[in-house]
Amino acid sequence: MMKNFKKMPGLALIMAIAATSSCQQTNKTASKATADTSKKTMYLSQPLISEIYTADPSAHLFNGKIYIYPSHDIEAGTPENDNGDHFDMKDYHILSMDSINGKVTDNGIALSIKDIPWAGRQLWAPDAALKNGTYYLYFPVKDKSDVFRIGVATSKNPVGPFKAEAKPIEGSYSIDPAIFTDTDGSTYMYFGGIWGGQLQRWNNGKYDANGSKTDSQKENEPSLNAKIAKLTNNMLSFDGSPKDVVVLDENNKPLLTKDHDRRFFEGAWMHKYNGKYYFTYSTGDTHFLASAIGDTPYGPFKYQGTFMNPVEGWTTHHSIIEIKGKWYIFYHDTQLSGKTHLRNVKVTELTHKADGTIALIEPIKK
Ligand code: FUB
Repeated sequence: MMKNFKKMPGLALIMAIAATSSCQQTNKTASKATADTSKKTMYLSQPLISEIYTADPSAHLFNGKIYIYPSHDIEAGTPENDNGDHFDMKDYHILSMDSINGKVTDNGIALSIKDIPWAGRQLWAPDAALKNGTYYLYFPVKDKSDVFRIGVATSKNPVGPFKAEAKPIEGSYSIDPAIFTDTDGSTYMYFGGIWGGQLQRWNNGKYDANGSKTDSQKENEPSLNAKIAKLTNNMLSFDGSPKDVVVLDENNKPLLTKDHDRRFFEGAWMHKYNGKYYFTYSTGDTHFLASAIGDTPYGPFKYQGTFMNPVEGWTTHHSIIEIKGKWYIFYHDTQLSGKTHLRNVKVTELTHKADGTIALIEPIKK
């Protein structure tokens, strides 16, 4: 864990030595965020909203308006532990904006855990899609057996209220659904997260409740991969079994588990730029946002590098969209609370360089 902290922004004032989610911590005794009030952090951007805590922002432009589908962080009083139980969210609020610098509206409760028939606990990072006038909200939540599954809910309104389907998406598991619609109209879900996200407990479509809490027992093997599944035309099911999203190193070999600075951890996103597919994700315990480029939605993807250095807080989760010819990244940190599980969403511009790679973003000014 100490290794990771060396990589935190030099003077990040609030050292979230905490754990999270995928939200797991490796050092229980160091789980309290501590504020160093002697120095002032220079944040690249400011929270979009401060009335509620929000995280994991999945942004979309629907009919010319910006909608952000975030997690709604709360102080649930659930004790912190290695599984990220303290990320005990119970509903979703959708944010909307007419323009990047415009007013941000919190549109109230869009979906509550009590209205999801199969849900147990912990509504984590959602995403959304629009097809033929219907809005689809995709969400991970633990079922009544405490296994993360991914559900879908529908609405005629981008901000809900949404009505959940009676069961999770068949064949779905783990966390962090990210929906990508390609230029040919095909829609895909990227998903998965290790550690608290449970991906390491899945083997050949089966869940091992006694499986490892981390991926650390396989350090010299290829790392666990995010998954991709094409969605059926009605957007409610997987069109076939999920496939691995493989990220290759400079020698065209899959990244290894021990490569914590580069391997996939959680928080997948896909965007298309100049005909190439950009798979971006969080490296989790090393707190980077990484990018990898491929020629198809399925990859394989060649690792390109870090494009965002660690934010304040433990988790790192983002989305990338184009608005009026400019590209933006929506992300979160813990500026408002100094607590790992009470986060706030932000936005800043993102640049693709002439060689196609993404320019490095420093979320805290040096
Ligand atoms: O918000 C809960 C979890 O924290 C998300 O699912 C992860 O991506 C991390 O941000």
